[in-house]
Amino acid sequence: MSTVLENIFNAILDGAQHQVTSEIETALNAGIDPASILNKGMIAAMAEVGRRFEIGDFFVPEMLISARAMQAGLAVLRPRLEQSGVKTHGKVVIGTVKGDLHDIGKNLVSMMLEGSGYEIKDLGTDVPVEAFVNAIRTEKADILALSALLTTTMTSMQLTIEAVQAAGLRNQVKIMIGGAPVTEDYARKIGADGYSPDASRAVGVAESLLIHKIVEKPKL
Ligand code: B1M
Repeated sequence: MSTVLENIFNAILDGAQHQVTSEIETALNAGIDPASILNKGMIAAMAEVGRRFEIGDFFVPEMLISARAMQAGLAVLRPRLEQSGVKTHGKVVIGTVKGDLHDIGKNLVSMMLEGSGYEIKDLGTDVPVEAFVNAIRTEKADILALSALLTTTMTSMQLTIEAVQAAGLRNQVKIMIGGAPVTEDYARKIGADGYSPDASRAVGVAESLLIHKIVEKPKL
């Protein structure tokens, strides 16, 4: 890893927001690809935060300050990731499901989709099922994207899909899910249309879902 990426990695671990943003500026000015900054510096640091939490080296406060430093860095990086974007491919309503406050992964998925030309309506975290259902209607969403980071909140994904079905909207929207505890099998089990293990592959999943949506559309 180059020194500047190491500095970003370490600054996120230290929760040093200002250092994170200034090192990202330095990396961008040095011509380092924004995707490398994201993957090798920032996402790698959050994985290390998780590892330290698991072995008891980090506790919730340390996790939180690292997460804030990550968010500050994402704010700087976002415009550069989005610059690669083309015109909108479709509209995505995205959110972290009810009971779950984790939003870093969801924000990355959102940024990757936006950077790839999708229009995004981000409902935030701890989103009630009714808010997802209403947003599908009002935003005329092509895709509903659900994120969950806790094994205890994965069930909110199923409840959301059931609510979309009950509202008579299931045929109008493709549903994709993701998040650390989520698997392809789980996606299939709860009736989601797609699953992605990470933010970059979420773009390909969205594309394939929309191709299916167009193919399935009844001819007038
Ligand atoms: Co929490 N937390 N946390 N946490 N936290 C985890 C998830 C945990 C695994 C840590 C651990 O024990 N090792 C654990 C969950 C255990 C479990 O359920 N099995 C956990 C816990 C227990 C908790 C609390 C209960 C702790 C407590 O209070 N005792 C609490 C719950 C609060 C709540 O939500 N109700 C809690 C709180 C927090 C903080 C607030 C301190 C903070 C979140 C801050 C924020 O998000 N703004 C936090 C953090 C930072 C973490 C870890 C360390 C990092 C999460 C993260 O941001 N990762 C995490 C440990 C870990 O993941 N190793 C942990 C980086 C991010 C880029 O990855 O979010 O996985 P991720 O997203 C990836 C993919 O999953 C995927 O793409 C992303 C990018 O590639 N993806 C999708 C995500 N959504 C997708 C949607 C898609 C497609 C792909 O399509 C729609």
